[in-house]
Amino acid sequence: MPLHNADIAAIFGEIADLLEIRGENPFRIRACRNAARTITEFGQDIKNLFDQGGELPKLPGIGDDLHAKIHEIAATGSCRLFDRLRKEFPPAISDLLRIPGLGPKRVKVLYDRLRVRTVDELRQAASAGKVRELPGFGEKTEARILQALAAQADQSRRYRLAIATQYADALIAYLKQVPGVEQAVVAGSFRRMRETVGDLDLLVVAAAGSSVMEKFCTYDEVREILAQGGTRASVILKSGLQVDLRLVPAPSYGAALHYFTGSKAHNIAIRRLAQARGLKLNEYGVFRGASRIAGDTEESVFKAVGLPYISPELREERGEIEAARSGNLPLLITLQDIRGDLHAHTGASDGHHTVAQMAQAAQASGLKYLAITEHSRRLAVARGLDPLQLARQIDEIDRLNESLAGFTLLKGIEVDILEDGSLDLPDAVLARLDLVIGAVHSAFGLPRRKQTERILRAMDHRYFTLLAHPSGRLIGSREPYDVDMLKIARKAKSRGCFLELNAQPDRLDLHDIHCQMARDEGVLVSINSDAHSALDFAQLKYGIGQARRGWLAPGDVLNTRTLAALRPLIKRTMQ
Ligand code: DGT
Ligand code: CA
Ligand code: CA
Repeated sequence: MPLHNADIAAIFGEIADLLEIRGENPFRIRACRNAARTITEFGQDIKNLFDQGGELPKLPGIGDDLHAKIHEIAATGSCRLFDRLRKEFPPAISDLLRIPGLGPKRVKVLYDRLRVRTVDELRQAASAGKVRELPGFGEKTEARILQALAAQADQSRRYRLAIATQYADALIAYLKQVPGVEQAVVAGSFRRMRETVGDLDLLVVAAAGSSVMEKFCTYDEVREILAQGGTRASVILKSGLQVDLRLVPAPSYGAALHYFTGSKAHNIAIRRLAQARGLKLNEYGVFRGASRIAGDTEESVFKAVGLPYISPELREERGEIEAARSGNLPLLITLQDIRGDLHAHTGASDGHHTVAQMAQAAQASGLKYLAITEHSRRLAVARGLDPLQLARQIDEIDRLNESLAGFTLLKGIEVDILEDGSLDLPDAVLARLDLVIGAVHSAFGLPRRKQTERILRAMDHRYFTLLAHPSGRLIGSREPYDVDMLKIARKAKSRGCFLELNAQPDRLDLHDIHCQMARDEGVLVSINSDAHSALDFAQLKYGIGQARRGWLAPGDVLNTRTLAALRPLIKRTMQ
């Protein structure tokens, strides 16, 4: 049974939840959660690695015990601890844990006091007003639970792009091995690099007589076959992810790729252009009367409707067709354009590696400079630095820089923006840094005007360089805080500071439409990994995807600059 990192991580996540319901040692629980995170984001398929006789490198926060469990899970699909816990609790308890706002602590109370074991039982208890009486719940929480249950009912699950990638890569590799297969690609929202995808849309070209359809349906991760025909099939994988596959003839490949890449709104607009030229456009090609005039490549489809090639990330019917027609498409940024990274943590706050290890990993990823930006003291959960600790790190970095060749460490901080807009560390120590990233980590619920003012005030600070993850959202788990992003972008412009596009797969914050806004306002965006371990530089590619969806060109991005060009941009003068 193939297991991807996300599946192994999910087991660790569930173990942590069940241990928490059981009231176990918090350190043990945290260790499992950290392991889940590390595994999810580990850049290589772990099961694959084991199957090929490889060994896991030493992963941050994963000791011998967890290491053994990873082996056990990769080999058997489970581990003894997990089996034991699952026997202790009814299976539906994990569904309860997935309801937003219901952590293990609350599930434990529901379970202990009301014997609630399933989502249905929860709905009944909440509807009957029994939930509000539990300790730590109250009327508001009960209402939120009912709301979440209603929302869950009409919103089917979406997968973060980085997670979907694990399933997509393995499936494409599998299909490419099937005899006769000439092309196997993922189209749909996945190819447009949307931050989440509803399903995977595969496109395959194969020689006549290839067994690819049958091989697809018998892929050993398939849980259920929804539809199976000669040229199309739909399946559900064991992870719950739906995959649609189309087998298309080579002369239709480009037209089909264009059609199934979408978006639907973009497709409709392109079809209208074709119709205006007296052409018919569908997934089989571009036709004049009965004869096909284009469709083997996407370029040929665009050309037939009088347009240059439009990159998939732009195909959202947000002005890309007008831009293409008038020769104003942006030359989109690529990963190779990124020269440095301005946001990373080490073990000094909540990261997992040393400054030297982070520098080495960044350099190995092709970067020329890296800013170390720990949390500040206010963020106690992340072991934020006080002025003395920061001063010590500044000295450490100065020393390290003397021994580095072709690579430079910058001194920074991710300082908390306090509720009144002041920064969490005194000017005296901020003055010694190359850059200051300001971040909101508290009081997410402030009303729009106050939240915006708070950030604007922080930007007025003489040492402020860059606003971290400007909306604060966590994809699928936390809504953005309410701010006026246009005001923030304009303030950044007038103060000569910058907005971050945080590349962590669950953040991707700046959002694509705000990237476009920043560009229009002339504010440079910094695409940062926010690395917490040496493995995290691999996540920059998701930030690039979001930046491309936001129309950014290399010139719109701060950290495409050489260090020499960057220095004067981040140097704040006295004001
Ligand atoms: P998703 O799966 O919700 O993340 O988003 P998509 O964009 O992958 O949507 P999906 O999987 O429903 O369909 C894949 C593509 O197929 C879609 O982007 C455009 C194309 N498509 C689907 N339905 C229609 C349609 O009714 N008309 C047109 N013109 N294109 C369609
Ligand atoms: Ca899709
Ligand atoms: Ca689909």
